[in-house]
This record gives sequence, C-alpha cells and structure tokens, in this order.
Amino acid sequence: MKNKAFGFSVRCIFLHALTLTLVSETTFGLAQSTPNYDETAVRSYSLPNLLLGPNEELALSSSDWEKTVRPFQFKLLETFTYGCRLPTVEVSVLGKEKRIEKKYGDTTGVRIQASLKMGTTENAPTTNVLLYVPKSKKKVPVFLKLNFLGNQAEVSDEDIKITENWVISKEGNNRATEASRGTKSQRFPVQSMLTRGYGLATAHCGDFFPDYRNGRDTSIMESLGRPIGKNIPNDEPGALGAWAWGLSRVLDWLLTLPEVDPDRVIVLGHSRLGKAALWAGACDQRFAMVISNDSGCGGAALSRRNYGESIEAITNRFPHWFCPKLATFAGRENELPCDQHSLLAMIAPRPLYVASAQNDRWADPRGEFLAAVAANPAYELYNLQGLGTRVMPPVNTSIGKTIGYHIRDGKHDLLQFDWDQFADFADRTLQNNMVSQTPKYMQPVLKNNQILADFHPDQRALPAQPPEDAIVLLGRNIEPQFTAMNGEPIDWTEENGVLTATRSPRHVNHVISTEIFQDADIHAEFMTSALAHGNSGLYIHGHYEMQIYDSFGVKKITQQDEGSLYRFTKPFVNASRSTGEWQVYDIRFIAPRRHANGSIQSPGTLKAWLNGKLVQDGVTFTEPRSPYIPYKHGVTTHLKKVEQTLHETGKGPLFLQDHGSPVKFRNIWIKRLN
Ligand code: GTR
Repeated sequence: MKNKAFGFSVRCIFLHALTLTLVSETTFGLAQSTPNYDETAVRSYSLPNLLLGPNEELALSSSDWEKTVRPFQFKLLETFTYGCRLPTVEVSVLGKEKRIEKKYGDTTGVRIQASLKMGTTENAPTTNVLLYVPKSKKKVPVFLKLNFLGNQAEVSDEDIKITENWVISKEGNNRATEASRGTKSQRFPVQSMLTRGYGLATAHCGDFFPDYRNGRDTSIMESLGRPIGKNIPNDEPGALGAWAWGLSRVLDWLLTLPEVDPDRVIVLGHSRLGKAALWAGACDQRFAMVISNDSGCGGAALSRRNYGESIEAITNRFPHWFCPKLATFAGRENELPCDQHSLLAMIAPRPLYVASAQNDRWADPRGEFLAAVAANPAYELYNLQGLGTRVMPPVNTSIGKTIGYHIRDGKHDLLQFDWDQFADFADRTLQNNMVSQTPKYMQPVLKNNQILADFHPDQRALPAQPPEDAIVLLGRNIEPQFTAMNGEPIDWTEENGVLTATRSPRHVNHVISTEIFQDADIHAEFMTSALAHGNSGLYIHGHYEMQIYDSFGVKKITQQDEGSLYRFTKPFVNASRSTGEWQVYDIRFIAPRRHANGSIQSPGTLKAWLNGKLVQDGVTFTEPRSPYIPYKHGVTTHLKKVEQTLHETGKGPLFLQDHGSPVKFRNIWIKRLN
C-alpha cells in the first residue's frame, strides 16, 4: 500500500514537472530566463561606437562613413545578426499587370495587381503584389510593406487574389481562407493615404519565407543557391534576410512603373516585418525612407538593454529569423560587436521613423527610443539632426528631425494614428522631391568638432534635474558611485547628496567613479572653499582635468584657472563664482583614439560650459600633460587595473580630485555618447 502511494505521488510530481516543461516550451521554445520589465533592473551597458571603422579609425565626415565605416559596420550586422545580404535577381511580370480605377472615398485611385517572377529559371519563386496609387498626373510617393496573412487580408476589396502560400494564422491549417478578407485592413489604410497623395503597396511575407522553423525549405533560399536543411552556416541569412530581399524585389518592379516616384519609395513594417523593413533599408539604399513600427528585439530596440524580449528568447522561438551566429550571444549581449543603433545608423542620411506602443513592453519602447538617439552620430556626419533630443516624448507625440519617433498609447499593432504620423513625417522630410533635389544629401565634410555643435546644456537652474537617460554618480538618495584610490569605499564625507573632499597630505585622496565611459557628457555641480584656493578638478579618465579653483574675479586668467583644461587651454571667459556658491560644469568629452600600442591615432576634443558661459569649444588634446595624473602620483594596485582597462578599451572613469581643499560636489551624472 505504502509503496503504491509513494509511487503515485512521485508520478504526480513527475507529471506536474512535465506539464510545466511543456507549457514553457510551447510559450518560449525552450526553457529560459524570465523577461525583465523593471526599468531599475536594466543593467548598465555601453554601446559599440558606430563611427569606428576597421582599424579603429573614427569617421569624421560623410565620406569617411561611406568609404570605410559604413561598410565595416554593415558587415558586423551581416556577420552577427542578419546574415549576408542576398544577391539580386532579375524580376519580371508574369502575364499582365491588372489595373482598375476605383473610388476610395472621394479620391479616385488606381489598383494594380501583379505577379512577379524573381529569377530567370523555370521554377523561380513568385510573389503577388497589390498596389494602390492615387490617380494623378505626377509620380507619387509609395509606402511599401509586407503583410502577415496575404494581400486579401489587407483590404476588403473582393477581387484580391487569396495567397496560396503558408500563412502565420492557425485557422485553416496555415492556409488563407475567404474569411480572412479584410481582417487586417486597419493596418493598410488605403483611403486615407490615397487622399494624402501617397500610394500603398504590399506583398505577403510567406511568398519569400514561410514563417516557421522549417520554412527555409520552401523559401526563396534554394532558388538563390543558398543552403537549406540542417547545418546552416553561421552567417547565412534567415527569414529576415529573405523578407528584406523580397522588399527589394518588389521595389525593382515599383521603379518600373510610370505612377511611382522612384525617389520616394518608403519601406515600412510592423513587428517582425518592421525588423525586415529596417534590414531592407540598410541593404538597399534605393528606399528613400524607412519606418519601423513596434519592431522590438532584433529591430529597433537595443539588445544590450535587458528589457522585454531578449536574444535568448527570440532565437529560441524563432531560430529561422536571424543568422545562426546571433543565438550564440544569448545572455552575452554586451559582447556583440554591433547593436541595433548600428542598424538604424545604416539608414542615414535618409529619413528614418521609429514607432513604439506603450503597452508593447515586450518590444522595449525605451530601448527603441534609445537606439534612435544613439544612431544620431551617423546623421551628424551629414550635417543633419537625427531626433534632435535625448528625452523620450510623452505618449502620442511625434518628435524628431531626420529621425522621427513616437510612442502611441495602446497595444502592439499598426494603427491609423501610426500611419498619420508616418505620412506627416514623410510630408516633412521627402516632400518636394527633397531627395532628388539634394542629391543623396552628400554635402560632404564636417569640421572635426561637429559632434560638439549641438551641445547647449541649460545651466540656469541649480540644482539641475538629471535627464532620464543619465547615469547618476552623485545625487540625493543614492550611494555615491565612487571608490577610493585603492578600490575600497570612499572616506569623503557625504550628507544629503553633497560630497566633501577629504584632504590628504600628498593630495592623492581622489575618488574614482565606478562607471567607465569613452565619450560622454558630464555634469557636475561644485562649491569651492577659501581653503587651499578651492583647488580640485574633474579628472576625466584620470588624464585630462577640467580645473576647479577659486578664480573668482581674476582678471588675467591662465591655463590653471577655473574653466581651463588644465595645462592645455585657458577658458574663453572667466565664468567663476565666488567660494561658497554653487557652480556648474557641463562637458562634452570625446576621448582621443589610440592604436593598440597606445600611441595616439586621433586627438580628443571637448566642449565645456561653466555657469552658463561657454569656456571651451573644440580644444584638442593628445597625451596628458599634468605630472600629477593619478596613474603617476598616488598609484595603487587598483589604479593600475583602471589604467590597464583604459588602455585596452579606451574607457575610463571620472576622478574628483583631492588637491588639499574641502571642495563640495553634488549632482554629478554622465551620459555616454557611445
Ligand atoms: C513576437 C516576437 C517579436 C515580434 C512579434 C511579431 O512573437 O517575439 O519579436 O516580432 O512576434 O512579429 O508579431
């Protein structure tokens, strides 16, 4: 009896465990970590510098970018994320295009259906394209997007050919039925876009790659001579590569039509098809504008942010989307040589729009926004502003210059609100044939200090509020993010977020930030004391010192006064306040680049504001000049490690200097620029 009962309960536990495993397997493919939705649990990360080329040289102009850096960054995306770009093939129309004129509301439109053959062999794959254009004497801009369920689901027009290819929907055994007609028509607003003068084109993603694990076998891949079956090479593209390729083939055809403006075809996609639209825009620069809607992980969202869908989750559930290599970065996103900001940067200088939805936490809206912020340097090379801000807008507010962004309220979907913003953005950025008038935006060359141009911090109100994307090193209610010179806790006194320097006989009791960075904006508020000239400083990387000193009222200021980059340049003006008053520095710091042997490859530069006055702008610096740098004066074992890291990664901390004066600090934060 006993044994039997025992046997029963064991089996029960076993069955229970089995059920759990099965549940988690159907949800996620394989057991894996729970997604994080807690913003405070997002790990700190630093993004790879997308302006760096193959030999660590930095793109300083659009021509550097186009010649060496963009191809290099593109290759990283191919190798680690999407697989190599697929070759083009000849596209021809099977039979005849079917054109009919129809009224959509008050607008007369022309509906065109065409069956395209992609390749020249007898069995070359085909796709059906559905296109609407407003009846017009002029060539019109066109939005092109892939759809999930076949063209017939995108509109309620009755005579649209129902796709015969595999569809994502479970109903009808992955085959589309009559019932699917018009079921997704809110995602394809023909009437409103025609009225605004835009065309709309669509094709079914399943025509290029049916969206399931073994979809590769019946995809376009075999027709291109790509491997199918098992043991797919590491950099072999998957569904996203095939979908992006499909978008380009549809574009090939669109460009032959008299109705379509060849300089204004906009590629757009929702969700996984948003990922595909971004990759298509990266691979094919004939797309004049690119729009990602709720594209999330592997689309616009930064992979390094552990929020929502992760590389682990996505490659487990959808191993067929990316190149096989990506899965090896599950859980080690920080080691990826590229991140999704590099994908967004591939669109530069063309207009790019990223849209998120508030309840679509799985897609990490903030990560999508931050990737758009981080793509900005590529636009700056063309003298263009990307988003023009680093602050996420409130819901339902569209912002941006050459990069547009909004976060809509509501769920993961493509809605009329989204379309309206896309069309407004396209009106702003592509209207009047802007692309063809300013040929490819190729006005070359920026000055070296272009990166500094848009740095205008507001220093009017103190204490200043840290921006939401800042990393706070010192503030109210947080532990100061600094260590002592030996790596141990600091002995400076801290009260209500104010830190006071504890002096030491040899002036070596600096404190070291626990965060390291390469290029960054640095904000620090401080108060000098009458003791020992109020001497202190912000020692950036431990190499370059923005001087803190009681220089108030000094007429003939030098390279050792407040506002100077110590021993490099004096400030433009004496902006110092007297002892006992709070003062503020904002510094945009671009570190020098070094060769592997440590020698300088390109100098560093910075721009600095002190108490509302510009004190430095574009000074360049190479080797540090002060004999007192912490790696030479007051060296500890810990500092040797800090220096070694700086040497290996180009990243270093911020030191607050002890120079014999009890200077006070508060509100210190950094914002990484890469
Ligand atoms: C989800 C996937 C997302 C997103 C979405 C979609 O299941 O995890 O990355 O792309 O599908 O395409 O609807």
